[in-house]
Amino acid sequence: MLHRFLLICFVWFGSGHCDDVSECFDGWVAYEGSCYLFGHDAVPFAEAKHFCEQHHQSYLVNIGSADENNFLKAYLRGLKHKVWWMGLSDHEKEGEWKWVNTDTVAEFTDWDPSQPDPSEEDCGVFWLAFDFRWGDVPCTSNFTPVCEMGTQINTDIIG
Ligand SMILES: [Ca+2]
Ligand SMILES: [Ca+2]
Repeated sequence: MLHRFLLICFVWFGSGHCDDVSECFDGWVAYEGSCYLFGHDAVPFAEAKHFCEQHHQSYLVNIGSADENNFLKAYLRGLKHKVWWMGLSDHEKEGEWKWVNTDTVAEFTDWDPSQPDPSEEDCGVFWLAFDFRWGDVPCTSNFTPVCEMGTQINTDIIG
């Protein structure tokens, strides 16, 4: 689908006039070199991770900066679900919050002041109750996933 759309764009307008072509697959939202997919069904953390993998081998969102976090929070305010999974977990070591796609400790964080609270809550979410600042919840809770992947436009054009 992306291939065909780009081809039509080049044929009709020339490559210099295609700036507004989405760099993401249909249904995904582009921001600063990434594409995001906002799920519809509430599922446990492990299933949410699997959902992303099944959609273009993406991953539960890894938030690398305040800019990316602000974009996501603003977007989520326009959606109906109240709580969303991100790819953050401390299930390996209590209190050591890692991004699951890279297995690296989170540098930027945006916890609500009340979170994370000491408990068996090893998975991270965006939470409407905190204006989508972050909270930790049991990984077995059912919430909707936010998936992320890199933009594909360059690799698709080149090959
Ligand atoms: Ca990211
Ligand atoms: Ca919590």
